[in-house]
Amino acid sequence: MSFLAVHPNPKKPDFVLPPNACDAHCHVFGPEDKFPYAPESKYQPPDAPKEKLFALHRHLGFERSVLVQASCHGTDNSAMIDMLEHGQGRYRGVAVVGDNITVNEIQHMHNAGVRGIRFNFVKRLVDVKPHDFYRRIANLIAPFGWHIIVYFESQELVDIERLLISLPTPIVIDHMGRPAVEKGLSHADFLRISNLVANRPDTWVKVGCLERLSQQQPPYLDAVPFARHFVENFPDRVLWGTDWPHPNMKSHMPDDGALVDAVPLIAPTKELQQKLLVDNPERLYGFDNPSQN
Ligand code: 0GY
Repeated sequence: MSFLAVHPNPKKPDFVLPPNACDAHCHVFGPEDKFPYAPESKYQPPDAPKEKLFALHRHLGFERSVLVQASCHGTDNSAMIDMLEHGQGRYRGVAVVGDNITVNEIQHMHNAGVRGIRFNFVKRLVDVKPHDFYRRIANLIAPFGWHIIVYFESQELVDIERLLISLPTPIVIDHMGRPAVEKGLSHADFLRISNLVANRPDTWVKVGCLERLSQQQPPYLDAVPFARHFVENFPDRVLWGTDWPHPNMKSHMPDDGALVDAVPLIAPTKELQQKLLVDNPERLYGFDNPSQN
């Protein structure tokens, strides 16, 4: 199936982002001739290079951002690190690493602005590994003060819950654990996610990506209550991101300006918006000083 192109002309948001707002989930892809896609990748996206992402952030009003390594680049983090090196301390990264990663390589990534690794459990994107692999990597990165981003679909949590509870670092759940919105807030799979956040200290949630979860048109009102649940109950442990360039979106390509305009639906007060967009990412990623732990 062919890939949808990114929105060619996102609107200027009507919602004015606060100073130091952070897009805490987006990706840089390629360019392929310089940073080839991983042979094992389950999809081959069009290039989404750093220049386009820098321009988008200027247009939307984001002064900070977190680049999350996506599966199409496998464990080769060079496109992401290249962007960090051009980001003047305003960008942080989350890497994907393999079995053979060394402490020296982790230190090198840390110096470039990487502050976490991502464990992807979504079977359509990756081949999931034995749990020992994740424990080993977690123990290797923990001394650097990094956290672990986990990506799974809600029905998969039951299989990895014990692993996640046992990890020695903060964890961040991508896309709210991808609840099935048509099943509602009281479905067992969503309650399991919510209980994990409530019961495991230092568990954070990304509350963006309504466009992936929704079965409706923008502003994706059927997904809003899920995001509000986390923003209202755990206001100090939520993050928000555009998810640009929106890999594997099938139904439509969202307008990133309209996504920003929908933030007040999930964080209705100035205080909640400040935590979601500024204070929380600043605490997790330490933007003030690029070389701090
Ligand atoms: C996202 C979502 C997706 C892709 C990846 O690593 C990835 O390839 O995360 C997806 O297809 O749901 O966060 O970009």
